[in-house]
Amino acid sequence: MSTLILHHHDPSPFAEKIRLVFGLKGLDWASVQVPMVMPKPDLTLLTGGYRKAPVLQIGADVYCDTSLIARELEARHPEPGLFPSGHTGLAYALARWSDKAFFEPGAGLSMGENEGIPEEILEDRFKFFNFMDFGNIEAEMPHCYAQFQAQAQLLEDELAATGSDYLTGDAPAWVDILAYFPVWMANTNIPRAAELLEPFSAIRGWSARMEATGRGRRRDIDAPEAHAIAREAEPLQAGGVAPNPFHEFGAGDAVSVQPDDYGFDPVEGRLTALDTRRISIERDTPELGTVAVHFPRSGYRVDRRS
Ligand SMILES: N[C@@H](CCC(=O)N[C@@H](CS)C(=O)NCC(=O)O)C(=O)O
Repeated sequence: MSTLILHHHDPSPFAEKIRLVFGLKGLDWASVQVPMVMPKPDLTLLTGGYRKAPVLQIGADVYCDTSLIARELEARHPEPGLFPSGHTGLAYALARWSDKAFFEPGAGLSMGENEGIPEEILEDRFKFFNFMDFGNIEAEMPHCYAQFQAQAQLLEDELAATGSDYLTGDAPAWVDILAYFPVWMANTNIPRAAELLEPFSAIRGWSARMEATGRGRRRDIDAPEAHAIAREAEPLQAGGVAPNPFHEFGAGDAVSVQPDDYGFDPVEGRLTALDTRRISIERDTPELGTVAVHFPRSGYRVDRRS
């Protein structure tokens, strides 16, 4: 079976989502640490420019963004499932809430209140994120506290209403991971996390259960080892371009792909798959041979290269 290689950094809350998927599914995985700020030459050699954490590599296939990584892990390792109650559409849709409404005030508090974050990381993130006025970060803190607690209240109400151990029943699911990663970020990064979460007793009990999910079995490897695995592999057969009256793309078109929210680093390549779930391109590199890079369709734009 192909090695699952996660390119990430340990403090990354988005990477924590995928480490929890490894725990939920009891998977073996290899960890490659990437720098927290640019440049990240070992990562962008694989991705073609995408810089965010995490990225999952399996052979010569590189999966960007946690929602696509979850989808790929679910397809390759279906048991135990990420969607025990069904409702996969609702579960994927929830990422827009947790990645934005819940994560952003938590990230603001991490940057504004945690004096331990090195200056170079703050400088990088102030340019990278675009969701608040970083020039006036102190003044933003009360609003961040309020917004974080407003989202925590939604989670608290939902946990109390279900009366189950997890959001959709007796087993942890992708929705739990989506809702938990901002709480994990708060506990890891926000100095006043205990006070912030104090009113939410259901969240505290559920957080302890989420921690017990574990993070799978990890071994550390370095970037050259991951590159050698890519070099020796061929990308999987891509799914092709689904006909659609709203675009004129065809397989083999030269395109660039980039996120539509922040971190707008374009990745150029040959289109090999496009449908309403996924975008795939292939890139030929002198160092690694042909590498396929995959993105979710939701939240990513494809442009024809001129
Ligand atoms: N939509 C992306 C967002 C990923 C993201 O923003 N990750 C943060 C780390 S938690 C990041 O890349 N920060 C900049 C960096 O690490 O260089 C996903 O779901 O994977």
